[in-house]
This record gives sequence, C-alpha cells and structure tokens, in this order.
Amino acid sequence: TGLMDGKRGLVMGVANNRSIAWGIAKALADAGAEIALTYQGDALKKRVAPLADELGAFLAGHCDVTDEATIDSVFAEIEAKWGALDFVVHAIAFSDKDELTGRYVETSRENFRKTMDISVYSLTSITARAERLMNAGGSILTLTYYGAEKVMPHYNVMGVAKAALEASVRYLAVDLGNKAIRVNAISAGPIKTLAASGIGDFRYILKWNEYNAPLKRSVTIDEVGQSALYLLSDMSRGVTGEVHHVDCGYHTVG
Ligand code: 0WD
Repeated sequence: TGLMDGKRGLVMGVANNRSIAWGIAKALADAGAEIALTYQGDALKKRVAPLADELGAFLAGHCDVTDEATIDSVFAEIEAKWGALDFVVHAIAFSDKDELTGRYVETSRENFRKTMDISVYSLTSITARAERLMNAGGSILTLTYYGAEKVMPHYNVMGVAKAALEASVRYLAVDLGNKAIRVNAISAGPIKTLAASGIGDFRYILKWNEYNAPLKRSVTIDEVGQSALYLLSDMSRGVTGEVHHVDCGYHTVG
C-alpha cells in the first residue's frame, strides 16, 4: 500500500518534464495519489496532456493565475470530479527575464507588480479556493528559493517575491491551522528548468552550488518530489508554516 493511497490533489506548474512540479507529481502518483494537473495556455497543454496520461492524471484545465476566473474554473472542475481535495502543489513563478540580471534597484513598477501577483498572491488566491474543498489533514505546498533569505546574483525582484511568499506561508498556516490544513514550502536548490533559464548566469549559480553544497552536487526534481511527498502526506502531520530546504545542504554554508 502507498503512502498517498486514497488521497487526491492538484499540482499546478507543470510546464514540461523538467519542471519541479513534474518531479513532485511523479512521486505522488508512485505513492498512490490521484492527481489533477493544470496548464497555462494551449502551447503548454500540448506538453502537459501526454504527461497527465503518463500518470493517469486528469486535466483540470487552463489556469493563468492572473485571471481569477480561470482559477475558479479549475476548482469547479475538481469539485465536480472529486467533491473534495487532500493536497495542492503551487509551483508557479514569473518575472520578466530582462530584470533577472543586473541590479535589483532597476526593477520597474510594472514588473514588480507582475512578479508579486504571479509568484506570491497566487498562493493566497489558490489557498482560499482549496480551503473550501479540503478535508481535515489537507496539505498545501509551494516552492521557494534561498534568494529569499540572502542576496543571490541576478535573482533580484524574484528574491523579494520569494521572501513575501515565505511570509505568506506562515500567515496562511495560521489561518488554516484550526481546520487541520497545513501550509509549507520547499526551498529547492537550483535546477535547470524553463523558469531557471531566464535567470542571468544560471549555469554559474548551478556550478557554485555544486562546488560549495555539503553534498557537492545539485538536487534533482525527483529528490524534491520525494521531500514533497513527506510534506504532503500524513508523515508530516505535525509540520506547518515551515520552509524546508532541499538543496544538498547549500543553505548551511552559503
Ligand atoms: O532552480 C530552480 N528551478 C528553482 C525553482 C529553485 C527553487 C525554486 N524554484 C521554484 C520556481 O520559482 C517556481 O516557483 O519552483 C517553482 C517551479 O519552477 P520550475 O519548475 O523551475 O520552472 P518551470 O518548469 O518553468 O515551471 C514554472 C511554471 C511556468 O512555466 P513557464 O516556464 O512557462 O513560465 O509556472 C507556471 C508555468 O507553467 N506559470 C504560471 N501558471 C499559471 N499562471 C503562470 C501564470 N500566470 N506563470 C508561470
């Protein structure tokens, strides 16, 4: 029997088979969970549909988190199909790549707003919907990065957004705690994904982590998936409001 047998949840942020959300979805499915995936736009639908098939997951539709109506429609699909929800994975972030290089001080108001809206507010918006469908024992997980805690080269406005995301995790954990719903984050080490390729000098950051992390390598999406399994399962039922580093130990030395 699997750790996640009988549990059903939504995984948001699969763009392709290199996405962290994909590593998490695979680990959940292997452990017996039933999964729903969303995609952002038709271009990604073509990528995500075959991945959903691979896991026997259902496609809960298009979701652009800047458009509340698309979030509502995803949750309506899930309510119609399952009636309830045990977990949600939020693996979504965006910033204009022209501002993920050079100096933070040059961040534009427009991109600051957009980055905060997509990368921070979306967790709150999704959590509010999830709360209505979630059983006691529900678990919500988001993805963050060490650039929230320390200045990392080129991470800029995304570091400021991740700091706000981590604070959101703590506030949401308090709000939902009396319903026995937990909210946590994984702070993942750098992994070469579509989103990461927008960050200036990403290969250098990756190498720097490999040289300096205690485990002397970078993490994989499967390793993030395994740790996510702990935070999304009843194994971690005493854990909420936590930011758990899955970074080969880099945060202890960086
Ligand atoms: O090194 C890394 N890759 C790390 C990533 C280290 C630590 C944390 N993270 C975080 C990211 O900041 C993000 O929150 O992990 C999360 C997942 O990112 P990822 O797996 O690295 O990147 P990717 O595979 O590109 O997935 C992010 C997806 C988007 O992909 P693209 O590349 O098309 O922007 O977030 C989704 C989209 O699928 N996304 C949106 N979804 C709904 N509405 C939106 C939106 N407006 N914008 C982006």
